[in-house]
Amino acid sequence: MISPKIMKPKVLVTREIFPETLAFLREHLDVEGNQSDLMLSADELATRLAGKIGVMSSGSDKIDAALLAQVPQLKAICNIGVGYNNVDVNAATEHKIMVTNTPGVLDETVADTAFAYVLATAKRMTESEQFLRDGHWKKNTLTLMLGRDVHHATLGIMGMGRIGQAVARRARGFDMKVIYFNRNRVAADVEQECNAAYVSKEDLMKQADFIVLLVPYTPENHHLIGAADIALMKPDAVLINIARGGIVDEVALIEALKHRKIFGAGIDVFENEPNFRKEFLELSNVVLLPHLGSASANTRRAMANLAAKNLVAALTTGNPPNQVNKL
Ligand code: 8YV
Repeated sequence: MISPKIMKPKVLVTREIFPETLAFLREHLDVEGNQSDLMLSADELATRLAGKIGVMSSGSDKIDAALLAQVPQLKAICNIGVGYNNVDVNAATEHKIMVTNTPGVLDETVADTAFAYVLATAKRMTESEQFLRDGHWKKNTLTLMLGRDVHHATLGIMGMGRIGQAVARRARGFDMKVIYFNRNRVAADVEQECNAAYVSKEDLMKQADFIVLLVPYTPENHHLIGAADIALMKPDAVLINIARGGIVDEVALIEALKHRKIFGAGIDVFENEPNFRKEFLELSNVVLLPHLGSASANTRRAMANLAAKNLVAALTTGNPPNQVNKL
């Protein structure tokens, strides 16, 4: 007897993913993929989501209340990324949709990248390389492209979650003093392990030589760092944003960099990606990368695979490992 064909749940994967991740999903689900990696507009997302009960999304898909109102059958949104500010979680919860993220698998990689920014800004690496590439290197001089020291400097970490702690651990190798600010003070044993002292936001802005932003992007954190905060920074301090563009008032930051009020900045994330303020390109005292904090081959694979695991679990058991909302 031929057994009746069991219908697999229909899902959409909004962007290109690794072939092995797609193969895993297809074992369990009826998948519409997007391996040509077209950026989907809100209308295209709504069209492709018709009839789907799950979606594997990326940080660049805006999944807001207007979109969710058009897809009442949707049961799970599984985002690739630890941040999920691209998803209106309250609206999803109202529609009884599970939302998941990918915590844990990217902490060490993002911490590596944060430290790359610390070193690259301190040593003026992109500026100096540009100088060389442009053919300006004619002689070695005592004062050529002087940077600032990282060793024994004060590192200020804003947002002391898993990634912030991983950054603090790296600072030990450079004999740095570590201070941090967080919504809630972390446990004493964590402070001790990270050799980090809790300070107010204001003190962090005033005292740190390198400020690394690692807070989640929430409405409260919109422009958490504005002109008044930047004005507190030491003239030889560096601001590194590896969290989300909207956390910093970019206009204020560009002004400060232009007028050399601070030593420099490392910017991994922008307010309106992939569009960014072209004024950044005119500044020599910034290191700019296109949102690459978690971009190692192993980590991006782990993130995609974890999102896939969440999607399969959400639609088969109703109990995904990394659900961020309570239904
Ligand atoms: C992702 C990120 O690459 O995890 C996050 O929150 O910002 C990045 O690591 C990005 O979200 C792509 O989806």
